[in-house]
Amino acid sequence: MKKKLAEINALIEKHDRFLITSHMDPDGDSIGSQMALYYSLLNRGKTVAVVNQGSIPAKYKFLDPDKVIDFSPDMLSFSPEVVIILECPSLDRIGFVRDLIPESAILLNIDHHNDNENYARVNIVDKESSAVAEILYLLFEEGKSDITPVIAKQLYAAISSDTGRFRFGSTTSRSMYVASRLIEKGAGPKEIADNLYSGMLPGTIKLLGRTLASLKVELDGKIGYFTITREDLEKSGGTIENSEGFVDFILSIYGVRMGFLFKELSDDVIKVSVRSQNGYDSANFASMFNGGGHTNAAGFSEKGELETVVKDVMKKAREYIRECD
Ligand SMILES: [Mn+2]
Repeated sequence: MKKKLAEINALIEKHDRFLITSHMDPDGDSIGSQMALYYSLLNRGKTVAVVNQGSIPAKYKFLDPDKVIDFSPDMLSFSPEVVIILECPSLDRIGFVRDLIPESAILLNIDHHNDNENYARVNIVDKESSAVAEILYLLFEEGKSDITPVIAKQLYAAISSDTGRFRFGSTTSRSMYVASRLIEKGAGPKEIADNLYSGMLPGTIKLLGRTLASLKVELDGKIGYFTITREDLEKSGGTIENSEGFVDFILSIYGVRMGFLFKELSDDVIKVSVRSQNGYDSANFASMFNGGGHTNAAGFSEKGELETVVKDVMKKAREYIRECD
């Protein structure tokens, strides 16, 4: 990886105009990583834009107080020489941003997803990294570029969010080492945790209540799932964007090894988040429905009514668990 980090730093050195992007509906790692890279490139005197499809969940808004991330598909004010794609396993998943990439642009891909398609000129896909932010820390260190307190905050928040507060299996001694270095460089764990985990809106808490109350367990308690219907959204006043992290409660239930959250996006589109532990592979399971992700956290979308999708996925989940046992 060291050689590739140096290659990316050399390409950054050589060029002036950069576009940074990530997967649609960016999460904490996407947002923190993009913002950290944005400030780092800006400090190196580059022209930089960050464009994403989707929106920023409320709890991550503190990471972009100046509203740097552009969510509109309007043309860029400059033609990027280099496009850096963070946290995104395939080019399809950047959405409309794909149309903003000129033919001549050099693509760089920095990710930690199992199923990354290595679609760029330089691909750093490090599954051992707990977050893309962890790779960016190594990139900045290799390039001896300054990690300012603002950049440290972005990277720390991204790692905290992608490791579920430093407790997922992806948390390694290196994640902790990087986090510790980031605190030395000015990241404030309390300020960041308050923003990430204590700024919930009343509607979000009410939606969480309804989500938890929807719990169903199957197969002797080995599988659990939650649902969020459009009625839940209406009655709670919460939003789908602010339901990130709800699914993680599923693995706190005694005996549950694989869990799901079904979100009714519309009458016939259901978004499914998958979580697993103890040897069950979420990404592998999600790939049966054309989705993907990580070993313990993945997702996919299905067309159909909520009830039908739940039924189909549960059938496959029971088969999958029986096969693995
Ligand atoms: Mn990530």
